Amino acid sequence: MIKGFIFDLDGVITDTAELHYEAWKSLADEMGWKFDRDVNDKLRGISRMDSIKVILDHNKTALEESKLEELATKKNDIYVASLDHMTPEDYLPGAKELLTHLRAEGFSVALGSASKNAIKVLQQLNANGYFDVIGDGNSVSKSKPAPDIFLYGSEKMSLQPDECIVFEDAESGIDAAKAGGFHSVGIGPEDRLGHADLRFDTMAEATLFEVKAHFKE
Ligand code: B16
Ligand code: MG
Repeated sequence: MIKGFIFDLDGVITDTAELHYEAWKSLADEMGWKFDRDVNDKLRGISRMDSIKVILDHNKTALEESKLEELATKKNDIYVASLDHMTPEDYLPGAKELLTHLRAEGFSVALGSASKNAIKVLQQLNANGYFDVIGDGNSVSKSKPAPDIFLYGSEKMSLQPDECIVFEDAESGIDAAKAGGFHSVGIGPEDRLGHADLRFDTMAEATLFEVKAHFKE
């Protein structure tokens, strides 16, 4: 029986992927690195330090760890500054409605994000009240595709993984959900999320009615 939901943040609740793109692009331009939206797509759900390594691999470049940390911090400063413009109008269509519906029906709800900036994003959206548990990039050390962030959420909700549905927009996020024994809903295209138990192109289609029908609740 489904008792809980665990939501990824970037790409599920709000579209910060675009802000991450702009911040990485700004750093890449300054460094003379190649960076485009296809590379940005590979950064969905993975940590900041893993992201900069993916960008360097794409550029067939290597840098020492301390330099990587310095540059990742620079990108983060650009990203965090851009969050100041985010408002409670910036939920992805359908996300706020689903969260409201889950609250009304008494489901447990956790956040399961790789971002170390998740608290700030939730504050900007005024979304804290929708979550019983906040799992973010500071909660666990192993990032997706390891299942740790979702296991953190289910444990804090006192639920078993098979009592929870994970919502994710990242290939690595669905991999993480499956590795932990969770049910999964992918938000995005088939070629990225075809391995999810259930998939919608956008959050607007992911109503509680549709989800319950699939998981026979
Ligand atoms: P930060 P999610 C992830 O959030 C993003 O998808 C990913 O692109 C980003 O690199 C990662 O957070 C770390 O973010 O630099 O803010 O700590 O999708 O897991 O909610
Ligand atoms: Mg995401």
